[in-house]
Amino acid sequence: MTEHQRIRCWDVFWKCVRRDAVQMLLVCLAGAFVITGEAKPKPDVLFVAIDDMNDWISLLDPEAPIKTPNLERLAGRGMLFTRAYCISPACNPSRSALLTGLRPSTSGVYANNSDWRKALPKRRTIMQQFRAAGYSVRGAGKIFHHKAKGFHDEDSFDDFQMMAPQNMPPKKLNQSPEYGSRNTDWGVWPPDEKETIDFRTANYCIEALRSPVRDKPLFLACGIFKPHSPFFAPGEYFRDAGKIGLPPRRVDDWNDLPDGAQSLMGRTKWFWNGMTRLDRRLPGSYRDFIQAYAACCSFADAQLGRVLDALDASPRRDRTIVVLWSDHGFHLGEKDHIEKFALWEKSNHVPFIVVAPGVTGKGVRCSRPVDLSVVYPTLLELCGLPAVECDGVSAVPLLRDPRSEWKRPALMTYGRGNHAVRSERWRYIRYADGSEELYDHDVDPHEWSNLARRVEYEGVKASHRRWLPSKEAKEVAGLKR
Ligand SMILES: [Ca+2]
Ligand SMILES: [Ca+2]
Repeated sequence: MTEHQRIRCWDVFWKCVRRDAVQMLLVCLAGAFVITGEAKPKPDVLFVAIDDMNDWISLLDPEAPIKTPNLERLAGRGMLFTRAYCISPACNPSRSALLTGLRPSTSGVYANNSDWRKALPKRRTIMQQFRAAGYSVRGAGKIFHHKAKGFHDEDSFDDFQMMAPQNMPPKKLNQSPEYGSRNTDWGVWPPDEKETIDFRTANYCIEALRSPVRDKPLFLACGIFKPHSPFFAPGEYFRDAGKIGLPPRRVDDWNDLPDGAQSLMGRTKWFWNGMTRLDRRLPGSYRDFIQAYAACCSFADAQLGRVLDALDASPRRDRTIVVLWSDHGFHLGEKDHIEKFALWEKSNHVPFIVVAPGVTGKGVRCSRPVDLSVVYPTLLELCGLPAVECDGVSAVPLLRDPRSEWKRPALMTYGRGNHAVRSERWRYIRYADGSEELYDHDVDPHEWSNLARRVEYEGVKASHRRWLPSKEAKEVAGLKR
């Protein structure tokens, strides 16, 4: 063997060694990936949306008259956010913003009839992210705003049970044919809870939780429709109704409201004005209405309880992340207002619970102000899905430690140019005409004294004003009915 042949021989030998080493390394890495993947399967997700449930519930205040034992049962397993707020106090802008991760001021989806899919044709919803990540995504009830059929997003689900039409009584129950519509009626209905939309939605979810655990992880969306109007609940949910009092009000409360509030809130004043006229003629109507709303909350809570029972009986129990939220709150006459559609606390403060096994402790409360724009990025992070640019940020640091630093206040938008900013202490509201409200929740939890015109609060207002959106997307067209 010549010197040249010897050198070549060594050359070939080392090349082989390097190639084998590289191959070996790749095999090891792939093996580690497979092992890691097998060792840590994706968690299942139970995603519960409640419609129009406000904060007058025992989940948020043990003294509150509306008892919600199943919401409390769920909160006992994870984290309750005690200062959680919707993104917008109306069904469609709230839900479409939460489900797409983009606020109304980014998307232009401000109203209940705004065509959110037309505004965001390519944006993936939370459910589409989970489908793309290999999840089986199923759901039932009210997830997207249901009013117009076009709002449901078929691409978001592998399987979905649409809401059946509301089962209506043969005639109006509130004895006032001229007051409101049948959609704002209240009373005991139907006789059997099996005839309700939410019983059927819960049934679908119970069956889904009973389905065998297969290769694909499950994302299950459960959209509970009550306490949304009409305020009907079966008789058994009125058991404690007699104990419900009337919410606190102050008769001169509107005197210090600015023009922006007077004009925006004037649009929905009929509900309250009509109620007070009705109550003069039919004493007790207002009280009956409150009792019906409370019964609807108890009914919604009971349906949640049925779904939680199914989860507990399932092998999925300890590997399921549960996220529960209400799309906004509801006034029951506080500030002379019945309805949502306001930037005040009652329309925006919502129940929000996250149970994340291995991340959240049990029965933990977090008092940092958050709005529901955290839901999209939080769910992606909890389940190890790739991060996506969103208007909100992930709340996982708070889930790990509820006292983590959190500089952001909650931001709410109702109609173009109208916003509220909620910090731990203050609620600042600015309307499209530039007029303002400011409430100090340390001393004024009912928001009776508007401090916005007082010069000593300029600094407080400025520190909240800087969180208002810097852009205000043009309002998208409404969906044709
Ligand atoms: Ca709603
Ligand atoms: Ca006032």
